[in-house]
Formats: sequence, structure tokens, C-alpha cells
Amino acid sequence: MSDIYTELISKDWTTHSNENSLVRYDKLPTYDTFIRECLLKNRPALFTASCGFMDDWSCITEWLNKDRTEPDFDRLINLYGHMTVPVTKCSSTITEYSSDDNKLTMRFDEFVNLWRNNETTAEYYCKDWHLQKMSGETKPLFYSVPTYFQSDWLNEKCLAENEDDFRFVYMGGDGTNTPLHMDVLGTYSWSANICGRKRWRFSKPHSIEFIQEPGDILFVPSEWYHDVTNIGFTISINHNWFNAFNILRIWKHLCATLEDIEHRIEDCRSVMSDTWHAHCQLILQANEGLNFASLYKLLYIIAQRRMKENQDEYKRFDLWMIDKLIREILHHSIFLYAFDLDTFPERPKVLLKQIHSFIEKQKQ
Ligand SMILES: O=C(O)CCC(=O)C(=O)O
Repeated sequence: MSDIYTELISKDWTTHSNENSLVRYDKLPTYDTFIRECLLKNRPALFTASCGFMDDWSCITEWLNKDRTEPDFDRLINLYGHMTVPVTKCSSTITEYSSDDNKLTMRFDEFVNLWRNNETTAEYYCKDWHLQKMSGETKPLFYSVPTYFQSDWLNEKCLAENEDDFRFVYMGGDGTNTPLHMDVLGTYSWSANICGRKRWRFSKPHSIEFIQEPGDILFVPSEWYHDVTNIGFTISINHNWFNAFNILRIWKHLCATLEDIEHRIEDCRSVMSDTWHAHCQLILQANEGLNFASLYKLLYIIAQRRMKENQDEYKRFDLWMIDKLIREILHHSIFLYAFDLDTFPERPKVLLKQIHSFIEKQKQ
């Protein structure tokens, strides 16, 4: 195994705190450097345009005008005008991140006409658009996922199961914004500016403010609160994701949210008796898109895929982390109360045995 994975498997690195600064990369770092400087420290990073990530992205040539500074609105309408897109109405009175009051859907051509119009440009923000998924998986990606973000269990599972993914396109005018929030489940995100600029403000655990220029890609660590404001006509591509480096944070986030749900419906406990735990898990799934059972299923899917693929160091590292997490989940008594393990694709203890014998075989 390469030094870094051997090192990670042999020591407890999972309790590292959040580093209080933004790393700026003007040249591509090695993946090991990114792991050490950002993933292990849960620290934000800005890969500037000079890293050249977008040099061969077709969205740059297809979506922008000749000098690549602004969107080519007519071309965008030609390409996607008929599609229905999610649009958020930005207004100074709505500051709550997930409020549904300001969420609309409309045809993309209708949105573009609001976006290019001075009177409405600051008001309508097309966000969380699953454009790649809606265009069909057979169409080539109009961008490529930088190496640093390719180990992504969340989108890997969604694509394998043909579920809604966490790959988005954002388009908005000067002043459109995303209010203060932490990303869903405490996931990482990465955000690539195709055109326009964004002002980012991290406020917790540390405050940092900076501008993301066109061509820059930002890595947002787990559980960092931030708000974002667009400057000029802005298009960005963005993924939410998790992997072996932040899965324990996701797990802790789920446990904390469950505690909160349990607290809120404590008064129904005596009436519901033996279905109460299952009910709490249903609410957890509805609120977060994941509960203990669906997290286990995700781990099962990733583990099966890793055991089929040709061995590679990071795959063994993934299996090591999956094993560690399944043990933690099994220690949580709720897991056994809330679910009938016979309905699972594989009982957790059987899966653990499979992983062990796979790892042992690989060592020979
Ligand atoms: O670009 C935006 O408006 C929001 C992006 C964001 O919050 C993120 O990537 O985590």
C-alpha cells in the first residue's frame, strides 16, 4: 500500500480539528498533498484557474460567448429551453436557507429571459438543477470531475441505483445568493465557476471571506457554514459528496439529527411503543434523505463494488473505513430495534465477514 493509506489505517486521524485557513493552489497538488492539507484537516481549498481544470470542458465552449466572459443566452435556450428547471426567488426578506416559500419551477427559456433582463436578474436564481441526470446518462458529461473529488460514495451509489444524484448546475445574475447554511448531511461540496464571480463567506467554524473568479474551483469541507453571492452573470457546477474521509462526520450528523427527532416526538413514545424507533427513522429519512438503514445499504453497495473492482490502495482503504463504520452502526442499539435485518441486502455481520476475508486474500 502507498504510505499515506498505510499510515491512515494504522492511526486515528478521524478526530482532526478544522484548520482555520483557506489553502490556495495555483498549481495542481498531488492527491496525497490534498489529502494531508485538506481532507484530513477538513480545510477549504481554492484551486485557481491557472490549474487549468476547465481547459477541455465542453460547457465552456458551448454555453459562453466567444470571449468566454458571459453566458451565450440564445445558445443556452437552444440547448435546454424546453426543460423544466428549479428556480429560487431571492429576496432580502427571505433569509432562511431551505424555505419552500420562494421555490418555483419554470421552463428554462422562461428563466433565461428573467435572468438576462436587468429588472429581474437579481431576483431569479436557477439552482440545484440536475442537468446531467436529466439529459440522460448516455450523454457525455459537459465537464469532468477533478481527480481530488472522484472518490465520491454518494453520487456513485445514486448513479448505480438510478436515483436522484447530487450533481448540480447553478445559473444566476448579479446579487442572486444562497443564504447561510451547512451542506446537506454535512457533506463536502465542490463548486466550479464557469463564468461570473462568487463572494463566499464562511462563518463557522471559522470566518473567511474571498472571491471565487471564473475558472476557479472551490473545495468546501464538511459542516462549514457559508453564504454565497453571485457577482455578474454567473454559472457554476457543483457536487455534494462524501467518502472515507468524512463518512464518520456524516454518521455523527445523522445520530445528532436522530436525537433531535426523538426529543421532538418523545410524547408519542408510550402510544406507539414498539414502532416508535422505526417511526423516528422514517422521519430521519424524510428530513435528511438518509437514515441508518439507507446508510447501511449505501455502505453495502460501495463495499460490493470495491470487492469486484481490481484492487487498488484506496479501495482497500474504503473497505477498511466501511468496516469501521458498520461496527459503529451495530453498536448503536437503535439499529437493532428499528429494523428487521432480514429485509437487508445482506446481514451486517455477514458483510463484515466478507470484507475481512476479501482483505485477507488480498494480502496473500
Ligand atoms: O453557489 C451557490 O449559490 C451556493 C453553493 C454552495 O452553497 C455550495 O457549493 O456548497
